[in-house]
Amino acid sequence: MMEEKPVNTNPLYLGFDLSTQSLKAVVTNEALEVLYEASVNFDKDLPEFRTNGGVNKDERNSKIVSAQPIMWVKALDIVMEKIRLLEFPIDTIVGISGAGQQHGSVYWRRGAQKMLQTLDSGKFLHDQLAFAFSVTHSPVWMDSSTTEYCDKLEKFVGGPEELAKITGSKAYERFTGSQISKIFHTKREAYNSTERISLVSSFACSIFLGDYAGIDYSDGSGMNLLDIRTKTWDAKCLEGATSNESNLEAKLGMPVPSESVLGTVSNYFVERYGFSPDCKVVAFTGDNPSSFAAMALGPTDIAVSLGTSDTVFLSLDSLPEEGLGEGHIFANPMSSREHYMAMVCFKNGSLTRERVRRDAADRSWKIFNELLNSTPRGNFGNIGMYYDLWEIIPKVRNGDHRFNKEGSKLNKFTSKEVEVRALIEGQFLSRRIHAERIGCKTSKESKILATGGASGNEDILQVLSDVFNAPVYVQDTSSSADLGACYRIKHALAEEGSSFMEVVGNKASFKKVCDPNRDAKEIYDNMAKRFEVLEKSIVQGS
Ligand code: ADP
Ligand code: XUL
Repeated sequence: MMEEKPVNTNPLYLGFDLSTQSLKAVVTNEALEVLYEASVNFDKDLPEFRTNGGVNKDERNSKIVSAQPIMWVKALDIVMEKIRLLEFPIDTIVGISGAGQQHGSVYWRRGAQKMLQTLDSGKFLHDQLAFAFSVTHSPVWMDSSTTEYCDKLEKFVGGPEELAKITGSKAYERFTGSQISKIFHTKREAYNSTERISLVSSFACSIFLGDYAGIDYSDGSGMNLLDIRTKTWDAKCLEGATSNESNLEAKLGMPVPSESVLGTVSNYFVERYGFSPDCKVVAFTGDNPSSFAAMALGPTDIAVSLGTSDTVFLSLDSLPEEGLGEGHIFANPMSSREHYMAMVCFKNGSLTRERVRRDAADRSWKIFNELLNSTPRGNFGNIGMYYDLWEIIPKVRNGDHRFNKEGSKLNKFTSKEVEVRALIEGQFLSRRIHAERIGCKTSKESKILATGGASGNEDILQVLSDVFNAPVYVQDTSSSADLGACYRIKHALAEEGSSFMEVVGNKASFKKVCDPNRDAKEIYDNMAKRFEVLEKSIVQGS
């Protein structure tokens, strides 16, 4: 007689976020309460890869930014060991999903599928997958070396507006289509020996699945290759990125709805860590879409993520026929067949704040905040713009720009206090102006939902609240992308046809941390107008 299996009375969900600087994992119960967390920081815990902020910058060309997929694999080995040491019954995990930094691409070498299918549970993943990649350095979202391929793609499909109409975005350097195009044109041998191309999200998912995982509709919208209406690869975009003989469609595999259960966990994880063989693997998605799912945005809410990148995203009522003027439309990860989200992304986020903290505040957030708080809102009319890397929006080169209240350019501000406030006000004015261009409007009902590493800093959030003239709320965790993965697991495992809201409900519990000051609207409405003019002058000079 077959031994009866114990009934699983305590189903748990395991969510990951393979982001720029770290790999984070979170375990929640069915009520979506966080029980355990584990993380691996690439710079600190994997120093042999010599990353700075989780990435490798090319010494000769600052536009080329990559990370080694084998580092991410090693991070998975470490985080799994950390999870094992948490000493909870791993076999009660019923679902795994995750998020990845968007746009980055992983190139699996011919034969890698077999490697994934036959992983030996007695060995580490990184020992077995050391030769699984045909491109050893994966281009990541911070890369901006593909302008010529962007131009080529836009031209091939009939212009930037046409590309935006099809894919939800004009061509952007970090988007995967142009990255693949660069590899196709400059590393043909590597391209030809590639069996499969994954996004960072579907790459991580493939390891848990023990087979190639499909690219989900939402993260797939960040490639300039997916038709966001039909959710199929657009033949013209594929050809424009490569050629009609490149076999790209087969290398990408079929895109899958973000809500899909793709299978059960690989035997490797069952044998090595004690997962139940019934544990389901749900499609992984992008970090911003995953945060979007964790935040359950209402129609008047504005999400602001302050991680390595800063992003602003909104839920989109309907699909604008021509795409957005700037920014991106992605399939909504909660109902990826029908709905959409809008987003705008800024490259110079936390790492630029860290640079100014180093130069002005002795690397201390405490001193940084004291400096910030010792200057008045509006900063005596001074305005600053700080770019360590080529910015995405606005498209400007690296460099700092400082202006006094007359709009004259300065080499230096008069004090560190003014410098720190100029940085934070300048960043948020830019977030506001460009968010308005993708349809962001604040009203009395508006709430800003903040997430990402810097959302733990209430003094920075106060400036955000003032600049947007709306209250700011945060979740218990500053990392919503991995939590969003757990929400998505619960939805994907629920009865077919049930909506995300029916299953997850408004689980996102936010607390208010700041209200805008009364004088903020007047100060920042004026400043936003000045900022827009100054920013334009910098774009023209870039
Ligand atoms: P990512 O997911 O993109 O790797 P995170 O969302 O984890 O990034 O954010 C990491 C960033 O959070 C760090 O670069 C750091 O500058 C920032 N951060 C952490 N704590 C604070 C703080 N108290 N104030 C401002 N920024 C902070
Ligand atoms: C979004 C983007 C970044 C990455 C890393 O378009 O490029 O936000 O997802 O977080």
